[in-house]
Amino acid sequence: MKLILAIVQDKDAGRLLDALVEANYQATMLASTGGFLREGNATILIGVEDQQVEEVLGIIQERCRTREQLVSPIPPVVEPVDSHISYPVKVQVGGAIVFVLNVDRMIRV
Ligand code: 2BA
Repeated sequence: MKLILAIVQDKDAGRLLDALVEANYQATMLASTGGFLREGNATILIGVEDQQVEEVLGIIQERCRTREQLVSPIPPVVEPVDSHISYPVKVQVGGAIVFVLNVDRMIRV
C-alpha cells in the first residue's frame, strides 16, 4: 500500500477532490502553507493500493495547473532600505508536488 501526499494550489484543491471522489478514492485535505511564498496551499493525503498509484497521479496531473506568480523580495536587514531596489520576481508554482510513501499497515479501529 502507498500514501500519496500531494501539495497543490488552493485553486486546484476542490477540483482535485471532486475528481478523486468521483473515481472512488478516499482523500483527506489539510490546509498548509508554502515555506517560500508563505501562502495557503492544500496538502491532500490519499491511501491507495500499489497498482492504483499511476491512475491517481494521472488525476492529479489533469486537475492541477502550473501558474506564474509575482513575488516581491523582502529588503535585506543589513542594508539601508532606500538603497535596495526590489523588483517583483516571477516564480512558477505547481501543478503539484507529489510524494509517494510506502505504508506498512493501514488500520481502521
Ligand atoms: P512554496 O514553498 O511557497 O513555493 C512556491 C514556489 O516558489 C515553488 O513552486 C517554486 O517554484 C518557488 N520556490 C520555492 N522555493 C524557492 C527558492 N528558494 N528560490 C526560488 N523559488 C523558489 P513549487 O515547486 O511548485 O512548490 C509548491 C509548494 O509545494 C511549495 O510552496 C511548498 O509548499 C511545497 N513544496 C515544494 N517542494 C517541496 C519539498 N521538497 N518538500 C516539501 N514541500 C515542498
